[in-house]
Amino acid sequence: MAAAASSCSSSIANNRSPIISVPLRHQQSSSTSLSVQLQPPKESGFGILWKRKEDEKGWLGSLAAVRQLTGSLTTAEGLRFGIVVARFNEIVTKPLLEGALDTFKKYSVKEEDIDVVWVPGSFEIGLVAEKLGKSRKYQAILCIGAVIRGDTSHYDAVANSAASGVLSAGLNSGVPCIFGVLTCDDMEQALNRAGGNSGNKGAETALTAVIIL
Ligand code: INI
Repeated sequence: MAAAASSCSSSIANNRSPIISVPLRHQQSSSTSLSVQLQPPKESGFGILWKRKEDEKGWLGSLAAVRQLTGSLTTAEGLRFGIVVARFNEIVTKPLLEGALDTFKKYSVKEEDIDVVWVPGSFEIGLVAEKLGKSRKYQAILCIGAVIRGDTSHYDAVANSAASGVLSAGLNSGVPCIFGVLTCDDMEQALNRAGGNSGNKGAETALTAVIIL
């Protein structure tokens, strides 16, 4: 069964205003589908009819006719970034890298202005980050890795070396080296921070680089 919008008003006089308020009147129904007719002021010369299912994931997905604008107030266009990524725990570091690349895209960084260098593990990140920094080709270097606690103290050695290596790389090269190495108790914690429940640390790392420049 359907519910219909009884009226609709556009808050801006502009003909193609994307801002529309839609008062909905639901009829009693057990059905999950909903059809809405928008009736903007007659003079605006447009109308949209769309249907959506309430069980659809994300109602925005069904608004094909709505103009959606995306952009950023800060642009990093023209800046060059190096990204050093550890292959160890690649199941975690790959989504971290994807998060970083996605954020750069949102801030208009061109693909050709990003170089990604893979290293065996987090222990090696600092060494390569310093080389990239000293090359003077980049405005900032992202350092991405995942150190996950095991049964031995190896975790502490790798985690501490990664942290001090990245710090030294920044200090010795004079180029910001952003620390995006996860140090987690278990794989679940790590995956949660690589696009799961706790966000994406790789994306945050890229955002840090954009903000500080
Ligand atoms: N490297 C990581 O990036 N994460 C880890 O959890 C890890 N653990 O636990 O061993 C790890 N070890 C490898 C290390 O980074 C070096 O690549 C290796 O020791 C060779 O130098």
